[in-house]
This record gives sequence, structure tokens and C-alpha cells, in this order.
Amino acid sequence: MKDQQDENKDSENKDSENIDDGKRELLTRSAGVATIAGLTAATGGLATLASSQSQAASSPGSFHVAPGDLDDYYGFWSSGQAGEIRILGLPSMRELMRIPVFNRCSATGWGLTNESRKILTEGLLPETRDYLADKGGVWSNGDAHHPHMSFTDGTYDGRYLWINDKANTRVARIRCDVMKCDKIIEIPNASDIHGLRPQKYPRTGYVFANGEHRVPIPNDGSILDEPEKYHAIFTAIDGDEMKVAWQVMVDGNLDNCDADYQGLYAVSTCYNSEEGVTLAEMVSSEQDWAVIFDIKAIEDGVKKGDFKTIKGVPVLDGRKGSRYTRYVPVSNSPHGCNTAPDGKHIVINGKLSPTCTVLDVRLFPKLFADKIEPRGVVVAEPELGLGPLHTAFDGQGNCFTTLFLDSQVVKWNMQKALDAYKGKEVNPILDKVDVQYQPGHNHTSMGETKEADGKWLVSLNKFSKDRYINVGPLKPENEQLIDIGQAKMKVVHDSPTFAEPHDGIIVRADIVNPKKVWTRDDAMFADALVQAKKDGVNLDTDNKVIRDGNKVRVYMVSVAPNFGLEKFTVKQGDEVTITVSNMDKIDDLTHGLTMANYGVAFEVGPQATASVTFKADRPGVHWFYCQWFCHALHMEMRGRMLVEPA
Ligand code: RUQ
Ligand code: CUA
Repeated sequence: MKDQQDENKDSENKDSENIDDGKRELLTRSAGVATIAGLTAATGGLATLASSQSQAASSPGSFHVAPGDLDDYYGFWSSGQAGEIRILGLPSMRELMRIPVFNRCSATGWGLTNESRKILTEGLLPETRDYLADKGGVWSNGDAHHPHMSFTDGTYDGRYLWINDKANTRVARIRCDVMKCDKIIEIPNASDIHGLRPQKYPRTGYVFANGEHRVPIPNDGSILDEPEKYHAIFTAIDGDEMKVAWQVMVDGNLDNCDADYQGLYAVSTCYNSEEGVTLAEMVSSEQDWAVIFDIKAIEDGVKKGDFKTIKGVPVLDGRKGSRYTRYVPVSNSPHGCNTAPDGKHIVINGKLSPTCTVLDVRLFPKLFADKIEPRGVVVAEPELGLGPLHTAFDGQGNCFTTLFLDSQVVKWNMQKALDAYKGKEVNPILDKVDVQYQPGHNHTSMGETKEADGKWLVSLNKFSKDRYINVGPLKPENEQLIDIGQAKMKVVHDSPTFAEPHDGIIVRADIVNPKKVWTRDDAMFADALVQAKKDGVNLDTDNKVIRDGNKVRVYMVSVAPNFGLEKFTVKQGDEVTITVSNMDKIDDLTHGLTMANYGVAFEVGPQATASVTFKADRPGVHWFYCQWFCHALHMEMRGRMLVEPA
């Protein structure tokens, strides 16, 4: 309680700094850069600023969640190069859970258990499986950027999350009923999946995934230093089947993407229209593109056979001049691509340009019918500040764009931006707030759905610098919670995070309803059930050791504080499979099994079965124990594996 009070006091102090910063900025900045709309008269401006700040201080939308109270939202965060997904509670910003995905996990055994290794390997391309054969069989790293939930009719439906792996060209799916990854596929032909978004309407449906880097297709060494022959690939994945539905080859590098609210189009930002391979080449041209994909035309093309099958998937030619795509010129190196909850506008974030370019999806049919020029779909292009990367929405017509170079979030009004583009004398910028420091993604509560509620904004900042006590040369990143319930934005909370708060979504808690315990017939451990049946073992009740040549299968039930077997004996060199079923039915009663000095450890959730296979090549006495605190006699929950020397 005391900590919380200190924290509150602390954040009040920081808030007062913010006010000072805001005033200083208003007084010192040149009018052209930071004109805050509505505050144009200098004297009236300061008064307005002060009163709106004090109003924000007594905001009803408090971020304080008292001990024992529950949060209003789930935050699903990526973790960049850490390769996992993290679940946060908002507005408290408490980290609640981690879901291992592309990484290995010492606690849960992800990457080690038979169940997780199946998920990590079954979707790999054959050549990758070969490559990994003598390297442990699974990738141990990933670069997870963009977590997004499944949609039905334009809003989250709580079924799945998907996330990309830029490092090893994969897309993973997480089951939201148990909050575990259940499918991972490697995307053929593409290189390094970056932007990822699910189809919003009528449902997901497709998961769109951008292959960022251009490579030769096939990338088998037959083409090397001939960049003009490299291509980038846009992929539509069938999110139910977790299979590639089709791919489209495009010009330039694909960065981020989003889908419309009509189920007709997807849009990707595209940089490096120069198709260069060095930085100088990549930024030499003044213009890059937003590429628009006509989903119905592509599906039609697939039906009519207008594709090449490469690595087992249909690849359509969507390069310039194709009927499947249109290239809308925008300023050099656009980055974020965000569909507004109004269902009409898509915001392309300028990155190297201080502008955002707004496309109107209602004009896309005309563009594909060649009745207007590509730039004809641009309906606004507000100048917002330096380094616009990503835009979020409040559902009330306002947009929030991160300014990487300015270390700010700018709030601007869509209608005003549309009016200004038509020549009206209006400033679309409503407010700016300093963030610490250099924001990348930002996200509003429900902001990428038609149910955007305009309560909270999180700014995911790449640098924390002096924000926390020094932890050495490697510093945490910094996430900030911003109250957007008032006219003026207000930073109300700082959260340090380990690598890297790349992106996140904020989902109303009532939409997400995970189970409290597993069901005994869950697909996650279906293979163990099949094997047990073959061995005449009832997983729910039996404790048995089955010898099958030099393979030994050990079945154990765990009920706190006991494993079903107090010891078992194997021979040196045996291949041992241990299958543990946790028959405790109580909420939060997880067991684990660690086999000492064998590098074996895994989680077994309540009513779950988990298994691991290893070679018993170290003779002697090896204790196995439960490493998940489960009972007053948790320390005693153990047994012995006796390995007879060969
Ligand atoms: S991209 S910081 Cu990997 Cu999400 Cu914009
Ligand atoms: Cu079972 Cu600790």
C-alpha cells in the first residue's frame, strides 16, 4: 500500500514536470512547429493549458488499480527480440503472464516438451528442418513484433492472437482459451515476416503478413548479387488452417500492413522503391508507396489459375501494372499503416517525412477501375512533426501519432485534416505530449477495432535513458500510459520493460475468457493420449513404466504433493519419455517436473498432460522434483530415476 502511495506521489511529481515541459514548449517553440490548435492566442492559451491540466489531474479514468482489484483491459504485448508474448493488465500496466512463442522457456519447458517441439517443428519448411537437424531441431530465437487478435465483424472476438517472427520468417498463433501457442508456420518464398494484421471483416479469415526483405525466389544460391532480381512477398494465411492461402509478389520492400473494415482490401507500406541494397540506395528517391491489394481480384486470380506454384503455394504477380495491386506514391520510407475505426480512412505514417498520408478506402474501387490516378485516393496529408511512425485512434474522430524524433505523441483530428487538405484554414493538431523517449508503436484501448473507446493510449518508447536508476549499459525500454479521456493528453504511468515493447494491443477484459484449468481431452496433448492408449495406460489414473526395446515410457499422475512413482529404473542409453498428468482440479495448482542434471524441466498445468523425451546417457541416481510451488510439502514432491550403467 505504501509503495502504491509513493508511486502515486512519484507520478504526481512527474506530472508536474510534464506541465512545466508543456509550458516551456509552448513558450519556446516556434509557432510553426508546435502550434497547439485552440491555444493560438498566447495569453488565453496558457490559461486553457493550466485548466485542462488540472482537469486531467482529477480524471475519473484513474490508472490506479488497488491491490486485489482487477484490470479493465488485457494488454497483449510483443517482446521484439525476446521472442515471446506478454500479457499485461491495463490500466495498472502490471505484467501478468508470458507466453513463450519463438523463444525457449526454462520455466515452462517450451522448446523442450514433446508438445511444444511438435508445434515448433511441424510448420517448418523441409530445408529448414534439415538445417536445424544437428542444431537441436528447433530455432531458439525469434523477433516478435506485431501481436493482433482475431476479429469478427470489425472487432476482437477473443479466439486467437497471431504474431510474426521477423528473424526466422514465421507466423505463430496463440489460443486465447489457454493462452498458449498452438501453431507456428514458416512462410515460404518470403524473407523475414514483418507487418502482420488479421482481416477485420467479416472475420479472420486471412492473416496478412509482409515479407520485408527482398530476396531471389527461389533463394537457393542461383541468384546472388543481382538485387534487381530480388522480390518481396505479401502473404495471406488462412488463420483457421494456419496454411498459406496465396502470395503476391510486389515491387519494393514491404513494411507494415492493415486491412479495411469491408473485407475487400489490404494495404501495406512499402519503402525502398529504389530496390537498393545499401542504406544510401534505399533512401535516395523522394517517393515510396502504399500498396493496395484487391482481395477479391486476387481470390479470383487464384481460382482462374493466374499464378505460379512456388514451394507449394500459389504466387501471383502483383508488381506494377498488375490488376491485383495499385501503388499509391507517398513520401519516402513510410512506416506504420493504420485503419481508422471510422471504417473509411487508412493512415500511412511518413517516418522520414513529417506527414501522415490519409487514404480513403471508398475510393479504392475507382482506383482499381482506373477512373482516378493513384494519388486520387489521398484525402489528407497533415504535417504533424518529426518522425511519425504509428497512429492510434480514439473512436471519436481523433488520431494519435508517435513522433520518433520529437519524442512526442501528437493528437490530431481526422475531419480537420480532411478539411485542411481541401484548402480550409484549419490546424488539425489538437495537442502534443512529451514521452520519454523516442516512441515507436502506440496503441489505444480497442483502438484497432470499430469499438475504439478512447480511454487509454500506451506509448511504447525505445529508450528510457535517465528515467530509472541505472542498471548498466543495457537499459530497459519504457512504456507510458497516457490518459486520453480528456482534451489534453496526460502521461500517468511509466513502466520499464525488457527487450522490447515493440507493439501491443489493448483488449476489453470481457472479450477474453480463458479457461481456469485444462480440459482432459485438449488437443495440445492429443499425441500423448494416443500413445498411452497404445500402451494400455489410462493417463488419468495409471503410474506405469513400459519398456519397448530401448525405449522406455514412464507414465505418472501428479496430485499434490506426490508424483505417482517414487522411483523408476532405466538403462544407460535408453530413450526415456516421461509423461506427467496433473490430476489436481484446483485453479492455479500447477506442477512441474525437473530431472536434475539432465536439462529437463517443464510445466504441467491443472488437468494437463505434458511429456518430454531424452536419452538417459548419464548413469547414477537422478532426482526428479516438482519445481512449481504447489503445496506445503512441495519440496518433498520428488522421486528418483535410477540409471543402470551399460
Ligand atoms: S515496426 S516501430 Cu516492426 Cu512495428 Cu514500427
Ligand atoms: Cu507439485 Cu510443486
